[in-house]
Amino acid sequence: MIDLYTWTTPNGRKVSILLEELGVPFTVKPVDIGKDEQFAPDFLKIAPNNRIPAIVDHETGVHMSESGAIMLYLADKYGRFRAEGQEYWRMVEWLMWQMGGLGPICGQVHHFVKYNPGKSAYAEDRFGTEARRLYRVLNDRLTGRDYVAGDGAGIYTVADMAIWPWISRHEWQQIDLADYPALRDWYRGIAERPAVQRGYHLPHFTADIPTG
Ligand SMILES: N[C@@H](CCC(=O)N[C@@H](CS)C(=O)NCC(=O)O)C(=O)O
Repeated sequence: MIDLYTWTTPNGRKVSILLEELGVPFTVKPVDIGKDEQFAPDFLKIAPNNRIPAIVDHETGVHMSESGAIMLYLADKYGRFRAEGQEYWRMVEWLMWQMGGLGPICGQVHHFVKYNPGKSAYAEDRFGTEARRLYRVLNDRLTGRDYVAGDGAGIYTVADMAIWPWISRHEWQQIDLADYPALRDWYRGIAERPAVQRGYHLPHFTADIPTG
């Protein structure tokens, strides 16, 4: 059994979506970051950076924070939702692109554009422009293929699952998916997956998945 410490955010949803896709038993442990529960001493023992998500795998004794590491751990443990051979590293490349680029930049867009509009025109422009550049890069990657990694049209991997929840916040980022048609097709296709719909609404329902 796996315990998933999470909240209703893109980083949390990456892992709840993957666990739903895997179909393995897991227990959701909500960590309300709006109430500073991420600073609780017991949580800090498994997530020293006081951020969700984190897991405890009772089958192996592994406890882990950092969503990118968790995605790779689970893909390797179950041998699913990962590309093979050279494409394994293409998958890791796009996972790192999300972890080092899309996620942090969109997080700043949420901070300045959604929650603090008007406080810094410079920051809104800088991070908004960079988010649009990243959307363009992703759209280019998805043009002519179905998923970011894998031979041929690609296969659905943890890299897609890591990127998708950030794109699901495109309205917060004031980005219109119509400007990125290949990305929009990819977004909509993944949104239709039942496991994604279940994972998105953990630890609880907030709103319907944006249609894009
Ligand atoms: N690099 C981390 C980032 C995790 C992260 O930023 N989590 C946010 C929610 S999306 C959080 O827990 N924030 C709590 C806080 O800022 O105190 C990961 O990918 O797991």
